[in-house]
Amino acid sequence: MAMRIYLSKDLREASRLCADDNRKTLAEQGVLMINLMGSPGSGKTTLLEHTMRKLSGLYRIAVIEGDLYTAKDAERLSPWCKQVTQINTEGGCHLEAGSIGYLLKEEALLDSELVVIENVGNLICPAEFDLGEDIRVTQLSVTEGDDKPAKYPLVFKDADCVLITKLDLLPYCNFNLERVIQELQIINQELVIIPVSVYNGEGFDTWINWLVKQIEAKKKSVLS
Ligand SMILES: Nc1nc2c(ncn2[C@@H]2O[C@H](COP(=O)(O)OP(=O)(O)OP(=O)(O)O)[C@@H](O)[C@H]2O)c(=O)[nH]1
Ligand SMILES: [Mg+2]
Repeated sequence: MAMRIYLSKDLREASRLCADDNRKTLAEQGVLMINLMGSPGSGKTTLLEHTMRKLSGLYRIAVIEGDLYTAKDAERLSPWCKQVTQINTEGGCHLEAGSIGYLLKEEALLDSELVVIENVGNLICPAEFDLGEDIRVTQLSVTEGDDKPAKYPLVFKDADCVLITKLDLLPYCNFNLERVIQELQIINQELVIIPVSVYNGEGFDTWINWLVKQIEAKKKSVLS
Protein backbone atom coordinates (compact mmCIF):
# COMPACT_ATOMS: atom_id res chain seq x y z
CA MET A 1 0.00 0.00 0.00
CA ALA A 2 1.37 3.42 -0.93
CA MET A 3 2.01 5.73 2.04
CA ARG A 4 2.12 9.50 1.84
CA ILE A 5 4.57 11.32 4.16
CA TYR A 6 3.95 14.99 4.88
CA LEU A 7 7.05 17.06 5.62
CA SER A 8 6.53 19.96 7.97
CA LYS A 9 10.05 21.26 7.43
CA ASP A 10 11.72 22.63 4.31
CA LEU A 11 14.69 20.27 3.87
CA ARG A 12 16.56 22.83 1.78
CA GLU A 13 16.18 25.61 4.37
CA ALA A 14 19.59 25.03 6.01
CA SER A 15 21.29 25.16 2.63
CA ARG A 16 19.46 28.37 1.68
CA LEU A 17 20.48 30.01 4.99
CA CYS A 18 24.11 29.05 4.34
CA ALA A 19 23.90 30.56 0.86
CA ASP A 20 22.50 33.80 2.33
CA ASP A 21 25.35 33.88 4.89
CA ASN A 22 27.92 33.40 2.11
CA ARG A 23 26.39 36.24 0.09
CA LYS A 24 26.43 38.53 3.14
CA THR A 25 30.08 37.74 3.92
CA LEU A 26 31.09 38.41 0.31
CA ALA A 27 29.06 41.63 0.15
CA GLU A 28 30.82 43.00 3.25
CA GLN A 29 34.21 42.40 1.60
CA GLY A 30 33.25 43.44 -1.96
CA VAL A 31 34.28 40.04 -3.32
CA LEU A 32 32.53 38.84 -6.48
CA MET A 33 31.69 35.12 -6.48
CA ILE A 34 30.85 33.28 -9.69
CA ASN A 35 29.26 29.84 -9.97
CA LEU A 36 30.48 28.31 -13.26
CA MET A 37 28.34 25.43 -14.47
CA GLY A 38 28.18 23.20 -17.53
CA SER A 39 28.41 19.62 -18.76
CA PRO A 40 31.52 17.53 -18.16
CA GLY A 41 34.06 18.53 -20.81
CA SER A 42 32.26 21.71 -21.92
CA GLY A 43 35.54 23.55 -21.35
CA LYS A 44 35.14 25.10 -17.89
CA THR A 45 38.69 24.53 -16.65
CA THR A 46 40.17 25.50 -20.04
CA LEU A 47 38.23 28.77 -19.97
CA LEU A 48 39.46 29.39 -16.42
CA GLU A 49 43.08 28.69 -17.39
CA HIS A 50 42.88 31.36 -20.10
CA THR A 51 40.89 33.75 -17.89
CA MET A 52 43.44 33.45 -15.04
CA ARG A 53 46.31 33.95 -17.46
CA LYS A 54 44.72 37.22 -18.55
CA LEU A 55 43.48 38.55 -15.18
CA SER A 56 45.69 37.12 -12.42
CA GLY A 57 48.16 40.03 -12.76
CA LEU A 58 45.30 42.52 -12.36
CA TYR A 59 43.12 40.98 -9.67
CA ARG A 60 43.46 38.73 -6.63
CA ILE A 61 41.60 35.60 -7.74
CA ALA A 62 40.71 32.41 -5.89
CA VAL A 63 39.27 29.30 -7.49
CA ILE A 64 37.23 26.52 -5.89
CA GLU A 65 37.18 23.38 -8.01
CA GLY A 66 34.33 20.90 -7.65
CA ASP A 67 34.84 17.36 -8.94
CA LEU A 68 33.73 13.93 -7.85
CA TYR A 69 37.31 12.68 -7.68
CA THR A 70 40.91 13.83 -8.33
CA ALA A 71 42.66 17.18 -8.03
CA LYS A 72 43.42 17.34 -11.77
CA ASP A 73 41.57 20.62 -12.40
CA ALA A 74 43.13 22.33 -9.37
CA GLU A 75 46.58 21.22 -10.60
CA ARG A 76 45.85 22.68 -14.04
CA LEU A 77 44.94 26.05 -12.53
CA SER A 78 47.65 26.31 -9.88
CA PRO A 79 50.28 27.88 -12.21
CA TRP A 80 47.88 30.77 -12.88
CA CYS A 81 46.22 31.22 -9.54
CA LYS A 82 47.70 31.39 -6.04
CA GLN A 83 44.61 30.21 -4.20
CA VAL A 84 43.05 27.04 -5.66
CA THR A 85 41.01 24.65 -3.51
CA GLN A 86 39.74 21.32 -4.76
CA ILE A 87 36.55 19.88 -3.29
CA ASN A 88 35.93 16.18 -4.03
CA THR A 89 32.28 15.29 -3.63
CA GLU A 90 33.06 11.52 -3.92
CA GLY A 91 29.95 10.83 -5.95
CA GLY A 92 27.92 13.97 -5.21
CA CYS A 93 26.64 15.65 -8.37
CA HIS A 94 26.85 19.28 -7.18
CA LEU A 95 28.52 21.57 -4.65
CA GLU A 96 26.68 22.88 -1.59
CA ALA A 97 26.61 26.25 0.16
CA GLY A 98 27.90 24.74 3.44
CA SER A 99 31.21 23.63 1.85
CA ILE A 100 31.67 27.05 0.27
CA GLY A 101 30.87 28.76 3.60
CA TYR A 102 33.52 26.65 5.31
CA LEU A 103 36.13 27.82 2.78
CA LEU A 104 35.02 31.44 3.06
CA LYS A 105 36.31 31.41 6.64
CA GLU A 106 39.83 31.38 5.15
CA GLU A 107 41.38 34.81 5.10
CA ALA A 108 43.06 34.19 1.72
CA LEU A 109 39.72 33.64 0.06
CA LEU A 110 38.12 36.75 1.52
CA ASP A 111 41.18 38.75 0.57
CA SER A 112 40.37 38.00 -3.09
CA GLU A 113 38.53 40.30 -5.46
CA LEU A 114 37.08 37.38 -7.42
CA VAL A 115 36.18 33.85 -6.32
CA VAL A 116 35.29 31.45 -9.14
CA ILE A 117 33.61 28.16 -8.31
CA GLU A 118 33.84 25.52 -11.03
CA ASN A 119 30.86 23.38 -10.14
CA VAL A 120 30.70 19.63 -10.77
CA GLY A 121 30.20 18.96 -14.50
CA ASN A 122 26.46 18.50 -14.82
CA LEU A 123 23.56 20.46 -16.37
CA ILE A 124 20.98 19.34 -13.80
CA CYS A 125 21.76 19.32 -10.05
CA PRO A 126 24.11 22.34 -9.73
CA ALA A 127 21.33 24.59 -11.05
CA GLU A 128 19.14 23.72 -8.08
CA PHE A 129 21.61 24.74 -5.36
CA ASP A 130 22.31 28.36 -4.50
CA LEU A 131 25.89 28.66 -3.22
CA GLY A 132 25.59 32.34 -2.33
CA GLU A 133 27.12 33.41 -5.63
CA ASP A 134 26.57 36.84 -7.19
CA ILE A 135 26.61 35.54 -10.71
CA ARG A 136 25.84 32.29 -12.47
CA VAL A 137 27.65 31.46 -15.67
CA THR A 138 26.60 28.42 -17.70
CA GLN A 139 28.69 26.94 -20.46
CA LEU A 140 27.29 25.08 -23.45
CA SER A 141 29.78 23.72 -25.97
CA VAL A 142 28.80 23.38 -29.62
CA THR A 143 29.79 19.69 -29.50
CA GLU A 144 27.01 18.93 -26.98
CA GLY A 145 24.15 19.56 -29.42
CA ASP A 146 21.79 22.47 -29.84
CA ASP A 147 18.87 20.83 -28.04
CA LYS A 148 20.33 21.32 -24.55
CA PRO A 149 18.66 24.63 -23.55
CA ALA A 150 15.26 23.11 -24.31
CA LYS A 151 16.06 19.85 -22.47
CA TYR A 152 17.78 21.37 -19.42
CA PRO A 153 16.16 24.83 -19.11
CA LEU A 154 16.82 25.62 -15.42
CA VAL A 155 20.60 25.94 -15.69
CA PHE A 156 20.09 28.44 -18.53
CA LYS A 157 17.02 30.23 -17.13
CA ASP A 158 18.75 31.08 -13.84
CA ALA A 159 22.07 32.08 -15.44
CA ASP A 160 23.32 35.65 -15.83
CA CYS A 161 25.64 34.72 -18.66
CA VAL A 162 25.79 31.78 -21.07
CA LEU A 163 29.05 31.05 -22.81
CA ILE A 164 28.63 29.03 -26.01
CA THR A 165 32.06 27.41 -26.07
CA LYS A 166 34.32 25.65 -28.63
CA LEU A 167 33.13 28.03 -31.34
CA ASP A 168 36.11 26.98 -33.50
CA LEU A 169 34.40 23.58 -33.88
CA LEU A 170 31.10 25.05 -35.14
CA PRO A 171 31.78 24.21 -38.84
CA TYR A 172 32.13 20.53 -37.90
CA CYS A 173 29.08 20.27 -35.63
CA ASN A 174 25.39 20.06 -36.33
CA PHE A 175 24.72 23.04 -34.04
CA ASN A 176 22.38 25.85 -35.08
CA LEU A 177 23.95 28.81 -33.26
CA GLU A 178 21.30 31.34 -34.28
CA ARG A 179 18.46 29.11 -33.12
CA VAL A 180 20.15 28.41 -29.77
CA ILE A 181 20.66 32.13 -29.16
CA GLN A 182 16.97 32.76 -29.95
CA GLU A 183 15.87 29.94 -27.64
CA LEU A 184 18.07 31.23 -24.83
CA GLN A 185 16.65 34.73 -25.24
CA ILE A 186 13.15 33.31 -24.89
CA ILE A 187 14.11 31.33 -21.75
CA ASN A 188 15.72 34.41 -20.16
CA GLN A 189 15.46 37.85 -21.74
CA GLU A 190 18.15 39.34 -19.48
CA LEU A 191 20.76 36.74 -20.40
CA VAL A 192 24.19 37.83 -21.62
CA ILE A 193 25.17 35.35 -24.35
CA ILE A 194 28.78 35.15 -25.47
CA PRO A 195 29.92 32.65 -28.13
CA VAL A 196 33.59 31.97 -27.44
CA SER A 197 36.56 29.85 -28.43
CA VAL A 198 39.69 29.78 -26.33
CA TYR A 199 41.48 28.05 -29.21
CA ASN A 200 41.14 30.85 -31.78
CA GLY A 201 40.30 33.63 -29.29
CA GLU A 202 36.92 34.49 -30.81
CA GLY A 203 34.66 36.18 -28.23
CA PHE A 204 37.27 35.85 -25.48
CA ASP A 205 37.82 39.60 -25.02
CA THR A 206 34.04 40.12 -24.83
CA TRP A 207 33.95 37.60 -21.95
CA ILE A 208 36.92 39.23 -20.18
CA ASN A 209 35.44 42.73 -20.55
CA TRP A 210 32.08 41.57 -19.17
CA LEU A 211 33.79 39.82 -16.24
CA VAL A 212 35.95 42.85 -15.41
CA LYS A 213 32.82 45.03 -15.38
CA GLN A 214 31.21 42.68 -12.82
CA ILE A 215 34.32 42.65 -10.58
CA GLU A 216 34.57 46.45 -10.65
CA ALA A 217 30.84 46.88 -9.91
CA LYS A 218 31.14 44.61 -6.86
CA LYS A 219 34.22 46.45 -5.58
CA LYS A 220 32.42 49.76 -5.98
CA SER A 221 29.35 48.49 -4.12
CA VAL A 222 31.35 48.06 -0.89
CA LEU A 223 32.62 51.65 -1.07
CA SER A 224 29.21 53.23 -1.61
N1 LIG B 1 38.30 22.90 -29.89
C1 LIG B 1 38.18 23.39 -28.65
N2 LIG B 1 38.37 22.57 -27.60
C2 LIG B 1 38.25 23.10 -26.36
C3 LIG B 1 37.94 24.46 -26.13
N3 LIG B 1 37.86 24.65 -24.79
C4 LIG B 1 38.12 23.47 -24.22
N4 LIG B 1 38.38 22.53 -25.16
C5 LIG B 1 38.73 21.12 -24.92
O1 LIG B 1 37.65 20.44 -24.30
C6 LIG B 1 38.14 19.40 -23.45
C7 LIG B 1 37.50 19.49 -22.07
O2 LIG B 1 37.90 20.70 -21.46
P1 LIG B 1 37.88 20.96 -19.90
O3 LIG B 1 38.25 22.39 -19.73
O4 LIG B 1 38.67 19.95 -19.17
O5 LIG B 1 36.34 20.73 -19.58
P2 LIG B 1 35.58 20.86 -18.16
O6 LIG B 1 34.26 21.47 -18.45
O7 LIG B 1 36.44 21.56 -17.18
O8 LIG B 1 35.39 19.34 -17.75
P3 LIG B 1 35.00 18.74 -16.30
O9 LIG B 1 35.80 19.47 -15.27
O10 LIG B 1 35.37 17.31 -16.40
O11 LIG B 1 33.52 18.94 -16.13
C8 LIG B 1 39.66 19.55 -23.43
O12 LIG B 1 40.23 18.60 -24.32
C9 LIG B 1 39.88 20.97 -23.94
O13 LIG B 1 41.12 21.14 -24.59
C10 LIG B 1 37.75 25.31 -27.26
O14 LIG B 1 37.47 26.52 -27.17
N5 LIG B 1 37.88 24.70 -28.49
MG1 LIG C 1 37.01 21.03 -15.27
